[in-house]
Amino acid sequence: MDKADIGMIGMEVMGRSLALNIESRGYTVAVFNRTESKTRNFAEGPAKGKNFIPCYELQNFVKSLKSPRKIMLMVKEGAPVDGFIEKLVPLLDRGDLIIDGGNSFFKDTIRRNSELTEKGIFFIGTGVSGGEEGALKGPAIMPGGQPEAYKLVEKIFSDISAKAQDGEPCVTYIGPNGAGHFVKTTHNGIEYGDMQLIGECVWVLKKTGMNAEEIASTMEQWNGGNDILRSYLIEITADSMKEKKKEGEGYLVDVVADITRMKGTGTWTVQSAMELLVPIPTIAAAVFSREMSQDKDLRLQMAKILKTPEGKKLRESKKKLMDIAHDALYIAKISSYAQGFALLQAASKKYGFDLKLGQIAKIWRGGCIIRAQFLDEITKAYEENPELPNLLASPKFSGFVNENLWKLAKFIDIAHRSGVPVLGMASSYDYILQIACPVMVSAQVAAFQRDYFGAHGYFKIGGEGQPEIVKDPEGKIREFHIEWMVDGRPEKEITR
Ligand code: NBP
Repeated sequence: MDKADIGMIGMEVMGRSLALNIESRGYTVAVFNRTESKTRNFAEGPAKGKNFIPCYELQNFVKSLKSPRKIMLMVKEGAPVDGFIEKLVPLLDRGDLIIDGGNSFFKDTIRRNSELTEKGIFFIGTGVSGGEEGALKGPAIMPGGQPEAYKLVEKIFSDISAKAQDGEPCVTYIGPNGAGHFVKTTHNGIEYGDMQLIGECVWVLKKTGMNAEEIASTMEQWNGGNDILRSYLIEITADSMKEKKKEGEGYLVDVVADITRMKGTGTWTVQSAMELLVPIPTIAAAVFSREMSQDKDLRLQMAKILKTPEGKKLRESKKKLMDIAHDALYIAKISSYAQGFALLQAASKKYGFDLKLGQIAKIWRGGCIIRAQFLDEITKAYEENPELPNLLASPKFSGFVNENLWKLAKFIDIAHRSGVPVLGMASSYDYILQIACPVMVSAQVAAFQRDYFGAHGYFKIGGEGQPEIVKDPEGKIREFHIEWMVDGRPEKEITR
């Protein structure tokens, strides 16, 4: 057999599926896995009779590849990635390319890129989204690395990626070194937010007395036609909620344990946001809610101690509530995406990623877990104004928010009255209130407290109706401090 066009290391669900996808587009793929039996099972199973070169030694695997070699790692992030890179480097030539397609931490990708660049080896860290089915049939791909490295795999990636409704491939060059993995991590953070918001909606609808089937049919309506909520996550929520118990009466979802596990990308998103000083409260609320879900014993214990609202029968009709919930969910989602894109914007500046936000929204339209109608609107918003200070500033979204924000407030009120915690919805709502707030009184108070106990100084605004910060004629912000312990409490201007 001829040499392979690309090599895949990692014969678990993602590596296997991607390898099959690549082969199905007319390429020959060499495959390798640390544990031999997985390669053998693959070779004798789904790969049988197809253009694969199964390899059981790394040296043979490398020798089986066309030059410049392209090797994709689909293994567990962390030490396994470094371990394979270390073993591969002595076997490779300058100009060969290693691609890490796993969910790696972007700072590891930046380090690996720089270490391999010194050795003359190209490195791409790429997000691959869509799970097993996406990997097999067409994922969204978010590659970051040297532009010339991307050229080596551009065609393969374009061929295997999902295609949006307009036929455009869901892949684009994202930026240098860790850009692709940063974008994938943020994608997952946004996904956490979406899932949390949908879950809160289902919970409130359940409080109206709707059963799983009725909620599923509501979600089906929300996923129909040109509905603004139409998305993969709404679709699978509807489909999964209809699933009946395998034994006995009722719906399976009602006996699924209320514990959401996680692998870490949501937490990385929140950690990055902390580091970059970008508030992403909805995504953080989703991570915190997963954490709370995991402490089942504590919740069972505390439920016996604390009295929370019982969840009396709701006053609102089902129809009215469905309308409120629909628009509340859409606004909460806009707010959550505004937070996620603000994080991308800040990371782009800090790490020099030069991210094209509209392009990113575009490649998320297909293949990935957050694929949705709504992403088209985000792309258009950034096409109209690439310098948007925040997604919520786009008239595409601000108009709807201004008209319907009361519905999100109402939804939160209904939820709280009936004892449903809505950390995600409330965070989305408060994010909008905060970002549109010319004077944050809580911040005034805290600034003053800091000056009182720690002489940290404070800035000033013009006064009532003049929320702008006071500056000197050169445009420098003026800073003040009160000598709190001195008679008369004199105010002094601080020069630093
Ligand atoms: P896993 O994340 O479960 O990783 C399994 C692979 O890692 C196997 O090939 C395994 O080899 C290898 N591996 C491990 Br574990 N420890 C190793 C070590 N110390 N040295 C060498 N190899 C080691 O597989 P996956 O679910 O297919 O995911 C692959 C990557 O794609 C991950 O980074 C994941 O986060 C990411 N991802 C997954 C999904 C998904 O839906 N599953 C979606 C998107 C991205 P072995 O067979 O010898 O143990």
